[in-house]
Amino acid sequence: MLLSVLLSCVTKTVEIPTALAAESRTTGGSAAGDLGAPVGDPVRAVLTHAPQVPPPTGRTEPAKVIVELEVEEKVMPISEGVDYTFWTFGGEVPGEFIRIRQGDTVEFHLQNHPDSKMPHNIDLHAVSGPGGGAASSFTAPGHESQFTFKALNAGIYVYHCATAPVGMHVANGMYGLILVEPPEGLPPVDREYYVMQGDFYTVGKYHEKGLQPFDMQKAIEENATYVVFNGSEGSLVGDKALHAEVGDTVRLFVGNGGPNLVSSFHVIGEIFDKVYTEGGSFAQENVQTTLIPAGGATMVEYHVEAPGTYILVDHSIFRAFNKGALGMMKVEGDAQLEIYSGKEVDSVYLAEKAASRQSIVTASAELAAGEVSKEAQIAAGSSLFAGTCSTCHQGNGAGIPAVFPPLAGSDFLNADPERAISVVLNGLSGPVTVNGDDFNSVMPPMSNLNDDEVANILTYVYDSWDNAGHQVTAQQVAAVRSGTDRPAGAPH
Ligand code: HEC
Ligand SMILES: [Cu+2]
Repeated sequence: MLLSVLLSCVTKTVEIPTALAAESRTTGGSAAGDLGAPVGDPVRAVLTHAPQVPPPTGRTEPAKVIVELEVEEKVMPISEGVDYTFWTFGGEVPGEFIRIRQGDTVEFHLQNHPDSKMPHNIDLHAVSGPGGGAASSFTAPGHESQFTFKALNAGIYVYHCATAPVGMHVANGMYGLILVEPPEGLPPVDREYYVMQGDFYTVGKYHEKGLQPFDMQKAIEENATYVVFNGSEGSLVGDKALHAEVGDTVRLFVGNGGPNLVSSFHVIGEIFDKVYTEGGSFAQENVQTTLIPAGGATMVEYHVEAPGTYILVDHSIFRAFNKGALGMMKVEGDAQLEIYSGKEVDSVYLAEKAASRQSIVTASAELAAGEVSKEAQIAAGSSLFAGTCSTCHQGNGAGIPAVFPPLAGSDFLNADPERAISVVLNGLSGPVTVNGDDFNSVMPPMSNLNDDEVANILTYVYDSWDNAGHQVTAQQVAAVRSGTDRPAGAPH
């Protein structure tokens, strides 16, 4: 009753602006997209690797544009110490960014490197024609194909390989973006960047070291091991973060290659002033999180007000913190205290991801080379502890009375390293007495950590706060792991 009263009140007072209501906007679509025959000499498209975007075409008339894209199959890191055999358009994931203008005639050359093991092709979502070019571009290793299309619709489009098994080619990184500028070009901004999400499926679990093969079964089950921006975990973190200055307007071209997952794309601490939803021609305004379908793309624009680090995530949030879908934009400039009072977001959200990864990198490199020093373990363990354990046990290991037991000077911890390993791997619940104080709570299993990470954390803990100084090895952790019965369905 009250609601209907309110509603009728609203309908009486709110007037829909007539201009908006009457306006039926359209670009004319592909039927109006042909702007005539190419004018002038053919031009060669400038291609860029992510996160760079080619400059605006700056053209006012249709041109003939030559695009050359080479497929290369190559091993590259997908995460620290984890390698993967990527299949790429242009040597990196995502594929090279192509920028053209509506009405352009594109002469497309697809080359497949002689060292490739597979044939490949390309389906550009910007093409009006069966298969988006796929049928005309099937290319065996060491060969080149050529086809021509006219770009009739403006927008930001995904391209991808469409050779059977299609899912596998896409899952190995075969996707990128092509921007078809509207005839008048896009509104100028201060910075443009290229970010593309993808999901990956490896036989080993998240962070399991070494060369990881593709896992077809996990891919079919849509059970991603990694979800990353720009082809690897950490591709937009630390030194590789995107950059802007206070007062800039930033445009991100954000694609989602999939193959399976849709992205809930969000920038922590920003509101998108504009989102060209699904890459279409009209912008939605004031958006927090935008959905990008697999095989889809969007353009987001925002003005940066306050300096600091802004975190790009897939807001399906386990993907951000436990599968890799996390990037950063660092904004430099003077504090704008009336807009934001200060204090970095890093410590709240990021913990070890914000800390220098260098110590973790060094420890895993030493381990891979045969032997890891106690110092390297302690340094890596300190970073990992900050991200994993300090939330509960506190940065100084003191815990919180009656809630989280101390690790600093803990008699329970110091008595038995094997038991400590088991606590980290399997969690702990029920009554436990530490230094004479009783606790009866639950510590969840830290099943996101692999053997050397657990070893490094515990070595750090044992070395800190007057603890017993034990060095814990990855082999010891592996032994406890394999010697413990795990609940059905729990990760190994
Ligand atoms: C979500 C909070 C939480 C996190 C994160 C956490 N713990 Fe715990 N931890 C607890 C709780 C609660 C207990 C006590 C459980 C009980 O009462 O049975 C505990 C107990 C322990 C104990 C045994 C008691 C002691 O103080 O010696 C050790 C050792 C330990 N944790 C180590 C770690 C390490 C190492 C990490 C990081 C890899 C970690 N914990 C992460 C909550 C946590
Ligand atoms: Cu392919």
